[in-house]
Amino acid sequence: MKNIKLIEVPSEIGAGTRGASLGVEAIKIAALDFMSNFFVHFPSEKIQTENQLLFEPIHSPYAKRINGVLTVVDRVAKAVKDTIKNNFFPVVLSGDHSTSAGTIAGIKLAKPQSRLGIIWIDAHADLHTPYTTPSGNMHGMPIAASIGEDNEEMKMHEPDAKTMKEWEQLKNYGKINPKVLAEDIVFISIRDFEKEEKHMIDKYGMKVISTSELRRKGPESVVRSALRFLSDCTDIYVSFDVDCLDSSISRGTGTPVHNGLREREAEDLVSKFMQNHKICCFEITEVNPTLDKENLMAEIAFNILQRSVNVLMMN
Ligand SMILES: [Mn+2]
Repeated sequence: MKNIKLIEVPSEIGAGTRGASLGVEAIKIAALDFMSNFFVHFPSEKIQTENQLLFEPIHSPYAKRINGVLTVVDRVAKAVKDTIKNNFFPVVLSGDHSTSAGTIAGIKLAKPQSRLGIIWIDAHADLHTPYTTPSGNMHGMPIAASIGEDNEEMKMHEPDAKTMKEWEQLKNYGKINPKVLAEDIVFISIRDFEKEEKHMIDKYGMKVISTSELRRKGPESVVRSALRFLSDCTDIYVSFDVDCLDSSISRGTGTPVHNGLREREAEDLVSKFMQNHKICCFEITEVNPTLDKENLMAEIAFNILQRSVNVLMMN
């Protein structure tokens, strides 16, 4: 039986669309509408944000607000580290995906000897770097930062010296680089990525499981093959970006993409992963209620959250 602790990160400075900082509150509203006591049942910690930077000019176009992302990553990493050290299982609810670099750092700081694998359920690969990014948005970069990659071979831009220095700080955060080996990454449902990201996927042989493969084989088989792929890892982090869901139901996220998962598929998939004893942290991210209708995205996220936590508590 695991002790769950919720870590709330209402940060949105890594996203390109405004509103994801309200995602965590929207999930709480969904819980209230479902008459659930979920949010009074578990201890919870709210991380201070740097969202005031949204009102200031951008100094680093190829890594927007990277100074703020570094600050929030530091806070998230410390909270995740302490949570694990105190024998709690961290369930992170974040605004945008950029701060997951801090989640990953926190796991590694708590378990420096671990070989950490990642299961990234997302429409995007989040493998960009300041050298390749088409948007400059940091929520497209957390995996590259965690595997310590610049993707030099596919370089498109020449970031300024300060940006490059801050990117180095992000990769080296906690004096552990890489935090995850590039070959220890499994992507599920990614379907909107650039050639620069594809280059890294191919170079390192990262595992990619498409929506159609999941639908054909079923969640049980997909979970088994993902865990088999990560069999040399001692610990596994599951990161769930709600844009993995099909755009027909994921209007309430910054970058919806068609050909995604159905609600039931996502729920079955995530809760099956939670049965595995190597899973050490779970994150849900990118709910943006300002883009939604009737809080649907947050309700789906809450259903997935609740079922996953139920499974965690039984194991
Ligand atoms: Mn993402």
